[in-house]
Amino acid sequence: MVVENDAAPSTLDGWDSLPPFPTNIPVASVNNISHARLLNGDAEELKNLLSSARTTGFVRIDFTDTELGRRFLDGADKMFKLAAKTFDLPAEVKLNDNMLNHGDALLGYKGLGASVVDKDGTRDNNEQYWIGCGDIAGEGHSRAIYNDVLNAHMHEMKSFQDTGKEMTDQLLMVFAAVLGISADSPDYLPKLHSHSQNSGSHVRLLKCPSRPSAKAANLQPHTDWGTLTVLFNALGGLQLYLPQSLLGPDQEAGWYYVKPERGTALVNLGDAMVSWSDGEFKSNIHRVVAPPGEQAQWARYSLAYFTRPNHDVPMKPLGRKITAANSEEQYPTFKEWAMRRALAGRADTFKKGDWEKGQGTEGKLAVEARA
Ligand SMILES: O=C(O)CCC(=O)C(=O)O
Repeated sequence: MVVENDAAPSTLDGWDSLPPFPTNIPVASVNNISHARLLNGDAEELKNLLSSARTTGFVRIDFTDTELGRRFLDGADKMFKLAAKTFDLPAEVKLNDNMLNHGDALLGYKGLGASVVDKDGTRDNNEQYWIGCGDIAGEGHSRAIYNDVLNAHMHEMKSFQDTGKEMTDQLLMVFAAVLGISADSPDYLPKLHSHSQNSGSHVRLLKCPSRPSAKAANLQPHTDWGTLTVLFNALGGLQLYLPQSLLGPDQEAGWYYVKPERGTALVNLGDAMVSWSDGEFKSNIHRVVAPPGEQAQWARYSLAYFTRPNHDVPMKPLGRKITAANSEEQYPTFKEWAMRRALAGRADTFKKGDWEKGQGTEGKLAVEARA
Protein backbone atom coordinates (compact mmCIF):
# COMPACT_ATOMS: atom_id res chain seq x y z
CA MET A 1 0.00 0.00 0.00
CA VAL A 2 1.28 3.47 -0.85
CA VAL A 3 1.37 5.79 2.13
CA GLU A 4 0.74 9.27 0.88
CA ASN A 5 2.36 12.14 2.66
CA ASP A 6 -0.30 14.76 2.38
CA ALA A 7 1.45 17.78 3.86
CA ALA A 8 1.47 21.01 1.86
CA PRO A 9 4.98 22.43 1.50
CA SER A 10 6.20 25.55 3.20
CA THR A 11 7.82 27.82 0.64
CA LEU A 12 9.89 29.39 3.37
CA ASP A 13 11.20 26.80 5.76
CA GLY A 14 9.74 23.40 4.84
CA TRP A 15 12.18 22.40 2.12
CA ASP A 16 14.52 20.37 4.30
CA SER A 17 11.79 17.89 5.23
CA LEU A 18 11.08 17.02 1.58
CA PRO A 19 12.67 13.99 -0.10
CA PRO A 20 15.44 15.08 -2.49
CA PHE A 21 14.88 15.85 -6.14
CA PRO A 22 16.81 13.08 -7.94
CA THR A 23 20.09 13.92 -9.63
CA ASN A 24 19.84 11.34 -12.44
CA ILE A 25 16.81 12.55 -14.42
CA PRO A 26 16.63 14.82 -17.48
CA VAL A 27 16.30 18.41 -16.32
CA ALA A 28 15.40 21.44 -18.43
CA SER A 29 17.79 24.31 -18.36
CA VAL A 30 15.81 27.35 -17.16
CA ASN A 31 17.47 30.75 -16.80
CA ASN A 32 17.75 32.04 -13.21
CA ILE A 33 17.17 35.74 -12.78
CA SER A 34 17.66 37.94 -9.74
CA HIS A 35 14.58 40.04 -9.01
CA ALA A 36 16.73 42.86 -7.62
CA ARG A 37 18.99 43.01 -10.67
CA LEU A 38 15.99 42.89 -13.00
CA LEU A 39 14.37 45.82 -11.19
CA ASN A 40 17.63 47.75 -11.43
CA GLY A 41 17.58 47.29 -15.20
CA ASP A 42 20.71 45.13 -15.22
CA ALA A 43 21.48 44.53 -18.90
CA GLU A 44 22.55 40.90 -18.41
CA GLU A 45 19.31 40.03 -16.53
CA LEU A 46 17.15 41.74 -19.15
CA LYS A 47 18.98 39.74 -21.80
CA ASN A 48 18.31 36.53 -19.85
CA LEU A 49 14.63 37.39 -19.50
CA LEU A 50 14.20 38.12 -23.19
CA SER A 51 16.18 35.16 -24.41
CA SER A 52 14.00 32.90 -22.21
CA ALA A 53 10.86 34.57 -23.53
CA ARG A 54 12.01 33.86 -27.10
CA THR A 55 12.98 30.21 -26.49
CA THR A 56 11.63 28.11 -23.60
CA GLY A 57 9.09 30.72 -22.43
CA PHE A 58 10.11 29.89 -18.83
CA VAL A 59 12.36 31.75 -16.43
CA ARG A 60 13.11 31.25 -12.72
CA ILE A 61 13.12 34.40 -10.57
CA ASP A 62 14.94 34.56 -7.26
CA PHE A 63 12.65 36.54 -4.96
CA THR A 64 14.86 36.54 -1.90
CA ASP A 65 16.72 39.73 -2.84
CA THR A 66 13.91 42.32 -2.85
CA GLU A 67 11.36 43.39 -0.27
CA LEU A 68 8.52 42.81 -2.76
CA GLY A 69 9.90 39.38 -3.58
CA ARG A 70 10.14 38.36 0.08
CA ARG A 71 6.52 39.49 0.59
CA PHE A 72 5.57 37.36 -2.40
CA LEU A 73 7.30 34.28 -0.92
CA ASP A 74 5.66 34.91 2.43
CA GLY A 75 2.26 35.27 0.72
CA ALA A 76 2.86 32.03 -1.20
CA ASP A 77 3.59 30.24 2.06
CA LYS A 78 0.21 31.37 3.42
CA MET A 79 -1.48 30.21 0.21
CA PHE A 80 0.01 26.71 0.58
CA LYS A 81 -1.40 26.50 4.13
CA LEU A 82 -4.76 27.65 2.81
CA ALA A 83 -4.58 25.03 0.04
CA ALA A 84 -4.05 22.25 2.59
CA LYS A 85 -7.11 23.41 4.58
CA THR A 86 -9.37 23.89 1.62
CA PHE A 87 -8.49 20.66 -0.21
CA ASP A 88 -9.14 18.85 3.08
CA LEU A 89 -12.81 19.86 3.04
CA PRO A 90 -15.36 17.11 2.34
CA ALA A 91 -15.92 16.45 -1.38
CA GLU A 92 -19.53 17.66 -1.24
CA VAL A 93 -18.43 21.05 0.12
CA LYS A 94 -15.82 21.43 -2.62
CA LEU A 95 -18.24 20.28 -5.31
CA ASN A 96 -20.66 22.97 -4.21
CA ASP A 97 -18.02 25.41 -5.54
CA ASN A 98 -17.72 23.46 -8.81
CA MET A 99 -16.76 25.78 -11.67
CA LEU A 100 -19.05 23.84 -14.00
CA ASN A 101 -22.00 25.29 -12.02
CA HIS A 102 -20.92 28.87 -12.58
CA GLY A 103 -21.77 29.39 -16.22
CA ASP A 104 -18.87 30.85 -18.15
CA ALA A 105 -17.05 32.32 -15.13
CA LEU A 106 -14.28 29.67 -15.27
CA LEU A 107 -13.75 30.16 -11.55
CA GLY A 108 -14.26 27.95 -8.50
CA TYR A 109 -13.40 24.29 -7.93
CA LYS A 110 -12.22 21.79 -10.54
CA GLY A 111 -12.67 18.29 -9.12
CA LEU A 112 -10.34 15.33 -9.45
CA GLY A 113 -10.64 13.87 -12.97
CA ALA A 114 -12.82 16.68 -14.33
CA SER A 115 -10.56 17.33 -17.31
CA VAL A 116 -8.69 15.12 -19.75
CA VAL A 117 -4.95 14.60 -20.18
CA ASP A 118 -4.79 13.16 -23.71
CA LYS A 119 -6.66 12.69 -26.95
CA ASP A 120 -8.21 9.42 -25.71
CA GLY A 121 -10.01 11.29 -22.94
CA THR A 122 -7.99 9.83 -20.00
CA ARG A 123 -9.04 11.71 -16.85
CA ASP A 124 -6.59 13.90 -14.94
CA ASN A 125 -5.32 13.41 -11.39
CA ASN A 126 -5.53 16.88 -9.88
CA GLU A 127 -7.85 19.15 -7.94
CA GLN A 128 -7.77 22.89 -8.44
CA TYR A 129 -9.32 26.03 -7.02
CA TRP A 130 -9.42 29.07 -9.29
CA ILE A 131 -10.16 32.16 -7.22
CA GLY A 132 -10.87 35.21 -9.36
CA CYS A 133 -8.76 38.30 -8.70
CA GLY A 134 -11.91 40.41 -9.15
CA ASP A 135 -13.71 38.35 -6.51
CA ILE A 136 -10.74 38.58 -4.16
CA ALA A 137 -10.55 42.35 -4.67
CA GLY A 138 -14.28 42.61 -3.93
CA GLU A 139 -14.91 44.01 -7.41
CA GLY A 140 -16.00 40.82 -9.15
CA HIS A 141 -19.53 39.64 -9.72
CA SER A 142 -18.42 36.43 -11.30
CA ARG A 143 -21.19 34.19 -9.88
CA ALA A 144 -18.47 31.85 -8.58
CA ILE A 145 -19.12 30.38 -5.14
CA TYR A 146 -16.28 29.91 -2.68
CA ASN A 147 -16.43 27.85 0.50
CA ASP A 148 -16.17 29.30 4.02
CA VAL A 149 -12.45 28.46 4.35
CA LEU A 150 -11.58 30.46 1.24
CA ASN A 151 -13.95 33.28 2.15
CA ALA A 152 -12.31 33.58 5.56
CA HIS A 153 -8.89 34.08 3.90
CA MET A 154 -9.77 36.57 1.16
CA HIS A 155 -7.61 39.25 2.84
CA GLU A 156 -4.52 36.98 2.61
CA MET A 157 -5.28 36.18 -1.02
CA LYS A 158 -5.68 39.90 -1.69
CA SER A 159 -2.23 40.65 -0.41
CA PHE A 160 -0.76 37.70 -2.38
CA GLN A 161 -2.42 38.79 -5.63
CA ASP A 162 -1.51 42.47 -5.11
CA THR A 163 2.13 41.42 -4.87
CA GLY A 164 1.69 39.24 -7.95
CA LYS A 165 0.15 42.14 -9.87
CA GLU A 166 2.94 44.53 -8.94
CA MET A 167 5.58 41.99 -9.93
CA THR A 168 3.97 40.94 -13.23
CA ASP A 169 3.32 44.59 -14.16
CA GLN A 170 7.09 45.13 -13.82
CA LEU A 171 7.64 42.38 -16.39
CA LEU A 172 4.84 43.60 -18.65
CA MET A 173 6.52 47.02 -18.83
CA VAL A 174 9.67 45.34 -20.16
CA PHE A 175 7.73 43.32 -22.75
CA ALA A 176 5.73 46.41 -23.78
CA ALA A 177 8.98 48.30 -24.40
CA VAL A 178 10.32 45.44 -26.54
CA LEU A 179 7.09 45.40 -28.57
CA GLY A 180 7.22 49.18 -28.98
CA ILE A 181 4.01 49.87 -27.03
CA SER A 182 4.31 53.12 -25.12
CA ALA A 183 2.74 53.91 -21.76
CA ASP A 184 0.21 56.30 -23.34
CA SER A 185 -1.07 53.65 -25.78
CA PRO A 186 -4.42 51.93 -24.95
CA ASP A 187 -2.52 48.68 -25.67
CA TYR A 188 0.11 49.31 -22.98
CA LEU A 189 0.35 45.80 -21.52
CA PRO A 190 -0.25 46.61 -17.82
CA LYS A 191 -3.49 48.39 -18.85
CA LEU A 192 -4.83 45.21 -20.47
CA HIS A 193 -4.84 43.43 -17.09
CA SER A 194 -7.15 44.55 -14.34
CA HIS A 195 -8.41 42.85 -11.23
CA SER A 196 -12.02 43.58 -12.06
CA GLN A 197 -14.91 41.31 -12.87
CA ASN A 198 -13.88 41.35 -16.52
CA SER A 199 -10.46 39.90 -15.98
CA GLY A 200 -9.45 36.27 -16.35
CA SER A 201 -6.71 36.72 -13.71
CA HIS A 202 -6.89 34.39 -10.75
CA VAL A 203 -5.03 32.71 -7.91
CA ARG A 204 -4.89 28.96 -8.47
CA LEU A 205 -4.37 26.31 -5.79
CA LEU A 206 -3.50 22.84 -7.08
CA LYS A 207 -3.10 19.40 -5.58
CA CYS A 208 -2.14 16.14 -7.32
CA PRO A 209 -2.70 13.16 -5.02
CA SER A 210 0.18 10.71 -4.90
CA ARG A 211 -0.05 8.11 -7.68
CA PRO A 212 3.55 6.93 -8.15
CA SER A 213 3.05 4.12 -10.64
CA ALA A 214 0.60 5.87 -12.97
CA LYS A 215 1.71 6.19 -16.58
CA ALA A 216 -0.70 9.02 -17.45
CA ALA A 217 0.10 12.63 -16.62
CA ASN A 218 -1.49 14.20 -13.55
CA LEU A 219 -2.16 17.40 -15.48
CA GLN A 220 -2.41 17.58 -19.26
CA PRO A 221 0.23 18.93 -21.63
CA HIS A 222 -0.81 22.48 -22.40
CA THR A 223 0.34 26.00 -23.07
CA ASP A 224 -1.03 28.59 -20.66
CA TRP A 225 -3.97 30.50 -22.10
CA GLY A 226 -3.22 33.96 -20.68
CA THR A 227 -0.29 36.35 -20.31
CA LEU A 228 2.11 35.41 -17.47
CA THR A 229 1.97 32.64 -14.86
CA VAL A 230 3.96 32.82 -11.63
CA LEU A 231 4.28 29.28 -10.34
CA PHE A 232 5.40 28.12 -6.91
CA ASN A 233 6.16 24.46 -6.24
CA ALA A 234 8.48 22.54 -3.98
CA LEU A 235 8.19 19.00 -5.34
CA GLY A 236 9.20 17.99 -8.84
CA GLY A 237 6.72 16.73 -11.43
CA LEU A 238 6.49 19.75 -13.71
CA GLN A 239 7.94 18.96 -17.13
CA LEU A 240 8.61 21.13 -20.18
CA TYR A 241 8.54 19.81 -23.70
CA LEU A 242 11.78 20.86 -25.36
CA PRO A 243 11.99 20.58 -29.15
CA GLN A 244 15.27 19.65 -30.81
CA SER A 245 15.84 23.28 -31.80
CA LEU A 246 16.36 24.17 -28.11
CA LEU A 247 18.67 21.26 -27.33
CA GLY A 248 22.24 20.26 -28.01
CA PRO A 249 23.22 17.52 -30.51
CA ASP A 250 23.58 14.94 -27.69
CA GLN A 251 20.04 15.51 -26.36
CA GLU A 252 16.69 14.37 -27.70
CA ALA A 253 13.45 16.33 -28.06
CA GLY A 254 11.05 15.35 -25.29
CA TRP A 255 9.92 15.97 -21.72
CA TYR A 256 12.38 17.45 -19.23
CA TYR A 257 11.73 18.00 -15.48
CA VAL A 258 11.98 21.45 -13.99
CA LYS A 259 13.84 21.38 -10.69
CA PRO A 260 12.10 23.38 -7.94
CA GLU A 261 14.47 25.84 -6.25
CA ARG A 262 14.02 27.38 -2.80
CA GLY A 263 13.26 31.12 -2.71
CA THR A 264 12.25 31.23 -6.36
CA ALA A 265 9.18 31.01 -8.55
CA LEU A 266 8.90 30.10 -12.20
CA VAL A 267 7.45 32.68 -14.52
CA ASN A 268 6.15 31.49 -17.85
CA LEU A 269 4.57 33.20 -20.81
CA GLY A 270 1.11 32.31 -22.06
CA ASP A 271 -0.68 32.38 -25.41
CA ALA A 272 -1.57 36.08 -25.18
CA MET A 273 2.13 36.98 -25.26
CA VAL A 274 2.57 34.79 -28.34
CA SER A 275 -0.37 36.47 -30.08
CA TRP A 276 0.64 40.02 -29.18
CA SER A 277 4.25 39.41 -30.26
CA ASP A 278 3.15 37.49 -33.39
CA GLY A 279 5.16 34.47 -32.32
CA GLU A 280 8.33 36.24 -31.19
CA PHE A 281 7.64 35.20 -27.57
CA LYS A 282 6.89 31.56 -26.73
CA SER A 283 4.30 29.88 -24.54
CA ASN A 284 5.85 26.53 -23.76
CA ILE A 285 4.07 23.20 -23.54
CA HIS A 286 4.24 21.78 -20.04
CA ARG A 287 2.55 19.07 -17.99
CA VAL A 288 2.66 17.60 -14.51
CA VAL A 289 3.57 13.96 -13.90
CA ALA A 290 4.17 12.07 -10.63
CA PRO A 291 7.00 13.68 -8.66
CA PRO A 292 10.28 11.86 -9.40
CA GLY A 293 12.05 9.31 -7.16
CA GLU A 294 11.19 9.27 -3.47
CA GLN A 295 9.10 12.41 -3.91
CA ALA A 296 6.43 10.28 -5.61
CA GLN A 297 5.04 9.22 -2.22
CA TRP A 298 3.97 12.80 -1.56
CA ALA A 299 0.87 14.63 -2.63
CA ARG A 300 2.05 17.48 -4.82
CA TYR A 301 0.77 20.97 -4.06
CA SER A 302 1.47 23.90 -6.33
CA LEU A 303 0.29 27.47 -6.49
CA ALA A 304 -0.01 29.99 -9.29
CA TYR A 305 -0.83 33.61 -9.83
CA PHE A 306 -2.26 33.76 -13.33
CA THR A 307 -2.26 37.16 -14.96
CA ARG A 308 -4.65 37.02 -17.86
CA PRO A 309 -5.94 39.71 -20.22
CA ASN A 310 -9.26 41.39 -19.59
CA HIS A 311 -12.00 39.39 -21.29
CA ASP A 312 -12.52 41.76 -24.22
CA VAL A 313 -8.82 42.08 -25.18
CA PRO A 314 -8.15 40.64 -28.66
CA MET A 315 -5.46 38.00 -29.15
CA LYS A 316 -3.83 39.93 -32.02
CA PRO A 317 -0.42 41.42 -32.84
CA LEU A 318 0.29 44.70 -31.04
CA GLY A 319 2.81 47.53 -31.23
CA ARG A 320 5.55 47.03 -33.81
CA LYS A 321 3.97 43.70 -34.79
CA ILE A 322 0.95 45.39 -36.40
CA THR A 323 1.13 45.20 -40.18
CA ALA A 324 -1.23 46.24 -42.98
CA ALA A 325 -2.12 42.56 -43.48
CA ASN A 326 -2.76 41.51 -39.88
CA SER A 327 -4.68 44.65 -38.93
CA GLU A 328 -7.47 43.50 -41.33
CA GLU A 329 -7.70 40.02 -39.80
CA GLN A 330 -10.29 38.87 -37.24
CA TYR A 331 -8.90 37.65 -33.91
CA PRO A 332 -10.69 36.05 -30.93
CA THR A 333 -11.03 37.97 -27.68
CA PHE A 334 -9.27 36.48 -24.66
CA LYS A 335 -12.65 35.32 -23.32
CA GLU A 336 -13.43 33.44 -26.56
CA TRP A 337 -9.94 31.92 -26.55
CA ALA A 338 -10.27 30.75 -22.94
CA MET A 339 -13.78 29.32 -23.37
CA ARG A 340 -12.73 27.32 -26.42
CA ARG A 341 -9.77 25.84 -24.59
CA ALA A 342 -11.75 25.15 -21.40
CA LEU A 343 -14.67 23.44 -23.12
CA ALA A 344 -12.44 21.18 -25.22
CA GLY A 345 -10.72 19.86 -22.08
CA ARG A 346 -13.84 18.89 -20.08
CA ALA A 347 -13.96 15.19 -19.19
CA ASP A 348 -17.74 14.92 -18.76
CA THR A 349 -18.56 16.02 -22.31
CA PHE A 350 -15.35 14.81 -23.99
CA LYS A 351 -15.70 13.39 -27.49
CA LYS A 352 -13.30 12.48 -30.27
CA GLY A 353 -11.78 15.60 -31.83
CA ASP A 354 -12.11 17.77 -28.70
CA TRP A 355 -8.43 17.42 -27.87
CA GLU A 356 -7.43 18.98 -31.18
CA LYS A 357 -10.01 21.74 -30.67
CA GLY A 358 -8.33 22.69 -27.40
CA GLN A 359 -5.01 23.65 -29.01
CA GLY A 360 -3.26 26.82 -27.92
CA THR A 361 -0.18 28.32 -29.53
CA GLU A 362 1.94 25.17 -29.31
CA GLY A 363 2.22 25.06 -33.11
CA LYS A 364 4.64 27.97 -32.78
CA LEU A 365 6.97 25.78 -30.71
CA ALA A 366 6.61 22.04 -31.12
CA VAL A 367 3.23 20.75 -32.17
CA GLU A 368 4.23 17.10 -31.72
CA ALA A 369 4.25 17.47 -27.92
CA ARG A 370 0.49 17.57 -27.72
CA ALA A 371 -0.28 15.12 -30.53
O1 LIG B 1 1.63 22.50 -10.87
C1 LIG B 1 2.45 22.89 -11.68
O2 LIG B 1 3.67 22.82 -11.47
C2 LIG B 1 1.99 23.42 -13.02
C3 LIG B 1 0.56 23.85 -13.04
C4 LIG B 1 0.07 24.24 -14.40
O3 LIG B 1 0.73 24.03 -15.39
C5 LIG B 1 -1.23 24.89 -14.54
O4 LIG B 1 -1.97 25.02 -13.56
O5 LIG B 1 -1.55 25.33 -15.68
